[in-house]
Amino acid sequence: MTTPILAASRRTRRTPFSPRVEAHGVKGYTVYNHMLLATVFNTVEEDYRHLKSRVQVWDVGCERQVEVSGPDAARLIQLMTPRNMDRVVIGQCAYAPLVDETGAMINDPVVLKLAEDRFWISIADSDVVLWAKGLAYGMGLSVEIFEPAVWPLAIQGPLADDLTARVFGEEVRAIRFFRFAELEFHGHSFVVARSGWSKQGGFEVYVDDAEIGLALYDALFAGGEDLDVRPGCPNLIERIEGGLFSYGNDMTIENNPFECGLDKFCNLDAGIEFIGREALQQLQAQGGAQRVIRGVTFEGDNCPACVEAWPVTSGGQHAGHLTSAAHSPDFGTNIGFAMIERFAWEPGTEVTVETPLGPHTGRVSALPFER
Ligand code: THG
Repeated sequence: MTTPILAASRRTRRTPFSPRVEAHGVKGYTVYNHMLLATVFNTVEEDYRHLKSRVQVWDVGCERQVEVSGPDAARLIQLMTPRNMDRVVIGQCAYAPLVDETGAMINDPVVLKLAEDRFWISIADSDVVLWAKGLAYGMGLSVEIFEPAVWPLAIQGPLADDLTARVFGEEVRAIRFFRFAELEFHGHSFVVARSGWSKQGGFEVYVDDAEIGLALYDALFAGGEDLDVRPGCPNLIERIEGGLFSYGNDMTIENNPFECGLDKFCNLDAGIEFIGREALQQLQAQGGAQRVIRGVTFEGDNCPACVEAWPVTSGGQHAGHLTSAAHSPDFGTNIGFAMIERFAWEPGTEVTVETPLGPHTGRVSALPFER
């Protein structure tokens, strides 16, 4: 059997950093928001070790921004999410589930408040721009909506503060988690946020100038040689260990935010107006989620890629499906996320995971995983 390749074309959009990523020898790509996203540079295990001990620069240009600006911008943003956006201040990033009128998950972006009347929705992998434009048109809102030419560049790992400070100055150290500052590099002002899709700490620079962005990319590598800076990308093992969910993998439009463990970002009592309010209230009145995303640890010293959901059973009964999986060297076991039915969701419940290599015994775990 041969392994098919995933062909690139104009539709699999490149980022300004793609030539650098390829010069660094990227070994695998996936497609995210119709754009290229690296998946591995050395091996997933080596990338993981390095991410957890040093610092990496990630081309996450695929984290597209949907810019919403104008007199009705704040109203539209609030209409799109059950999270209370009243409390979000300029300079803040807010993780915010987006739901439709049935309470179904549309996306789970980070929303940046740039001004009272200007936001970036930093999206996961679904076409939020079309939903937002449809709402604005249908409701006659006074807003401008488009995907700006912005490509986030993430600096992640325990040495991220040191590397970022060398390029942007010591001010970066004062940026709090999920806040951003506007900092200069080569005379250009960049949005620099303390955020990123790993649990190792770091920043995301929202690059809105391709040419200066490339100079920034090169400065990070030149300035970080002694820190062993390397190119990287979201790492499957690290993000499962850290409990970071991936839209399209661990949750889809088939799920509501309660099933995704996003209850704390649903402020149903805040008196805010959002699409899907009745549906979420009804779900809550019916007892909330009947299934939820849990961690699962299961036997094995290697783990195939979870490219389709794997059935999970408990006591011989269907108990859900596993959606992401990897072997964790640091935990010494296979780990994954699974959508687990109520009867089996108690941490500690014994389950069987039907992997492509056969059934593996496992256990439901709270998230984040406890070691
Ligand atoms: N950065 C940016 N855009 C993004 C992502 C990102 N868009 C797509 C995707 N990632 C969105 N999903 C997530 C999921 C989790 C987090 C960020 C983006 C995250 N959550 C914090 C945590 O789990 O510790 C908590 C957030 C909070 O408490 O507010 O970091 O990575 N630009």
